[in-house]
Amino acid sequence: GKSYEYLNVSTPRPGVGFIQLNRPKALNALCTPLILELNSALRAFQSDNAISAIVLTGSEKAFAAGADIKEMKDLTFANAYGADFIESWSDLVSFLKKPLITAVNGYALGGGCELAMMGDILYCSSGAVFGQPEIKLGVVPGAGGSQRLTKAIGKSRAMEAILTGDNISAKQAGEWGLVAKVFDSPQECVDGAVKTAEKIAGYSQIAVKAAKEVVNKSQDLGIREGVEFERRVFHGLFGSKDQKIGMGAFAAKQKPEWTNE
Ligand code: CO8
Repeated sequence: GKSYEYLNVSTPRPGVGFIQLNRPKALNALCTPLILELNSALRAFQSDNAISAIVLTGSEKAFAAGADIKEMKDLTFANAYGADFIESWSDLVSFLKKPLITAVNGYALGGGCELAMMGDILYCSSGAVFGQPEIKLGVVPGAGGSQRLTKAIGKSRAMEAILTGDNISAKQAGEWGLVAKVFDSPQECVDGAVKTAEKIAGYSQIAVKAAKEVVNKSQDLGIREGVEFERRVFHGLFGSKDQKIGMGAFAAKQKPEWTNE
């Protein structure tokens, strides 16, 4: 495949795309070239029919220590606003229809925490450290942190984290539901993420895409509209081959062979 300066990209298991941020000297600080590479790697997996789910991780020391402060420090309002700085970040996930699992070891701070929260499923290991320390730099989260952290752990906890800049431990992240699982070690965390991605890759891509879509709607819609949307998508799946295959296999006590149609 394509080679990147700041990423290691591979396919560790059938159907699983794997991206490791690889800028060790700066603790995976998210400089613009890294974000552009990440965007391009995610797009390549999105358009590859052989890939069903994606894992994004960093190193044992850092998932990512934030946006690149050295790159940002001299930015003016006119530069930032004029070029819509960080807009390319929102493109990172809005086009991604395949599930993204973020596996966090070490620091996930500022933009690193925001990137982790762009994942559909978050995993971490017991040494992981989350936080939105932007207040210490005289700014606020800029890539969705104030919105996603608040939705994930509630207003009071998110306010406390964002106003103090204090870190959130892996233990707290687990108890508060910021992450789905806390693993004992970085290796187990990454292996666990790949295993989950492989399990997802064993299902119909059509059902998987619909499942992600309906769950995500809950973030934007009220309960009544959300439930209605879900029901319409559910109805629509009776037009797929894989619904006939899945339910037919159950009734015949066989293993389904998905067609992704
Ligand atoms: N940007 C640039 N360089 C960084 C960053 C960063 N965010 N984080 C670490 N580095 C660099 C350090 O400068 C250092 O480089 P050098 O060796 O050249 O001095 C190297 O990485 C190693 O770091 P440390 O020596 O500091 O390592 P420690 O183990 O002592 O400390 C910490 C680790 C605690 C993670 C520490 O590095 C730290 O506090 N980093 C900054 C964390 C932070 O404030 N992050 C938030 C950044 S602001 C942000 O993300 C805004 C998001 C807005 C949206 C995105 C816009 C693009």
